[in-house]
Amino acid sequence: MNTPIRVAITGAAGQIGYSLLFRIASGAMFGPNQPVILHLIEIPDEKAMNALQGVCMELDDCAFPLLKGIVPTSDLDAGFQGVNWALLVGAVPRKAGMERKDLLGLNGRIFTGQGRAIARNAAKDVRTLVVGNPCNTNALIAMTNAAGVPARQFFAMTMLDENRAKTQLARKAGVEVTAVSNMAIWGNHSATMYPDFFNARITNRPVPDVIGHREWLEKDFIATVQQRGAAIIKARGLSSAASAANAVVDTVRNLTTPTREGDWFSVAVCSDGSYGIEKGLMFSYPVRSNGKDWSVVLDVPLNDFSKAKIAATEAELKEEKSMVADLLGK
Ligand code: NAX
Repeated sequence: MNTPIRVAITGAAGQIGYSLLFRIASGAMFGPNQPVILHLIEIPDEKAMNALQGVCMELDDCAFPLLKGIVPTSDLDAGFQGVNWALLVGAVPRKAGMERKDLLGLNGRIFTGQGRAIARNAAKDVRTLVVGNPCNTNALIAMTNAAGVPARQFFAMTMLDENRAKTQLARKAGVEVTAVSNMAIWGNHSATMYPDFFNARITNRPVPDVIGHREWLEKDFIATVQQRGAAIIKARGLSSAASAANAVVDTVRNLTTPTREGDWFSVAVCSDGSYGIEKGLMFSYPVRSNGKDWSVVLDVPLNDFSKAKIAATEAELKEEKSMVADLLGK
């Protein structure tokens, strides 16, 4: 048996946590031979800590063979001590009357403290995936406050958008979802994200050739993917949780296993200026992994339609960055 991997999850008693923890402990994230120790971080609030205790009892009651320990805590130093992965899920949801700027400031402050605590306590190889919204900018805040931790080890999640896009394309084409590949989400995890159907493929043929219906692709498809989160809230009365947890599992698996030949996956990483995107923004790109390290796929052709969509989502990220300028570290 391998040495256990330590995985911190913030917001562990929340909705996404309730789906995510059990998938990790069952081996879905790191495979059937990799034991894990879960560091479950919540706010120091009686209700949250009681809920967390209940979740720990349920994890115990699963008798997962791979689960070698649980560290439930509201202390960031204990929470991030020696962790190899930090999954930053916890954040305050947007409430009625709250402006985006208020949400950015409120949640941003959470990520300054967590970034610093990761730098102080985590294992050298720690990789951090931010899920809590606005996730790209929260990841930027955590990354710039985690002095000494390489920027390459920070990510924000756009995999749920990729999975949503793949299913919509498969439905339209009447094929299995596994037939869809090369589905890149560009930019921000927000309503400006760009699901790039031009470069996506169905059984290795360009999506526009297979689907043909250009207006559906340019309008309905993009809008459905961009608005899917809102549609789920409307239907369920709650935001997506199980599908979000599934996307966390997919993101970590994609980063830790070699990407299939010719394919790519979507994750926001710190821009090095690729595709002309401002350096330092957390921007979702098509990415490949060799199982240990990742790289942005650099030769993806972009037409004027795609360039305009990418410029719009970049502009939004620049604006978010300017709104949290006082929270950015190095
Ligand atoms: P919940 O409100 O159910 O749970 C959030 C949990 O985080 C709560 O238990 C709360 O006590 C805890 N929390 C708040 N501040 C914390 C802090 N400073 N430290 C530790 N824990 C803290 O939300 P849930 O549905 O689980 O969603 C969590 C976040 O994921 C939200 O910000 C949400 O917007 C975001 N999402 C991101 C997605 C993505 O694709 N990137 C998709 C799903 C989801 O909307």
